[in-house]
Amino acid sequence: MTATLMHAPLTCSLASRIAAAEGDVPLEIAYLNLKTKEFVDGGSLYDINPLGQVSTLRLDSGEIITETSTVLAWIQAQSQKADFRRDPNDPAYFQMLRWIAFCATELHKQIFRIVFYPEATDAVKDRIRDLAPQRFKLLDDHLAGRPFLLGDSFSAADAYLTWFFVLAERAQVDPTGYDNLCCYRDRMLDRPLIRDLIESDREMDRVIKAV
Ligand SMILES: N[C@@H](CCC(=O)N[C@@H](CS)C(=O)NCC(=O)O)C(=O)O
Repeated sequence: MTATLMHAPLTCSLASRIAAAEGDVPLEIAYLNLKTKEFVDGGSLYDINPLGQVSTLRLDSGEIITETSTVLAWIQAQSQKADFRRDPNDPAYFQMLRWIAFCATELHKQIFRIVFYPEATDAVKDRIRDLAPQRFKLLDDHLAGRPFLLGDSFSAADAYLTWFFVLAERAQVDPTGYDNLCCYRDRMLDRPLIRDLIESDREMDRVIKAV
């Protein structure tokens, strides 16, 4: 038995899938339609997470973990890949948590929550998009001379930031001009495991929405 990730294609649970793939952590995937909350194989996400949100993970024990940041931390702790997992006694662990929290609060919730909210006016969405440059500058400065957020190797924090760039174009937030960040984005999106997951999610997204 392996843990099961409740997964809506292309949403933030893709960050969890990316972390699992890069960390070589096996996960069962339960696909769902995020709009209806219905699983492809039947049942409702509401029965597992009353907020009807992903990322939601069910462990072998039956215990449920919600919140993408926590799911990412759990996944990375299961990894046997020494260059992927960061242990709590390593100072890099807290840098990993820092960047995961940054992605969750400053990018995901701060920006995507509004620009993908159908009821938000265009003026409000543009005002929110204006927050992006300051955050991109911070990332761009940090990534100068660093191939990954934590330095030399891919971590769960990179999984979250990479997912942001899967949807950034659709959200009309453009990092052009932040050269370190653009190179980072291109490198991450070109990693074979990540490319395959995005492609498979695009296909699955079409299938689920066509039903
Ligand atoms: N607090 C949750 C929120 C995650 C979240 O916003 N997930 C979105 C998909 S990217 C979602 O499930 N939206 C459906 C909804 O809110 O009804 C977390 O940090 O994981």
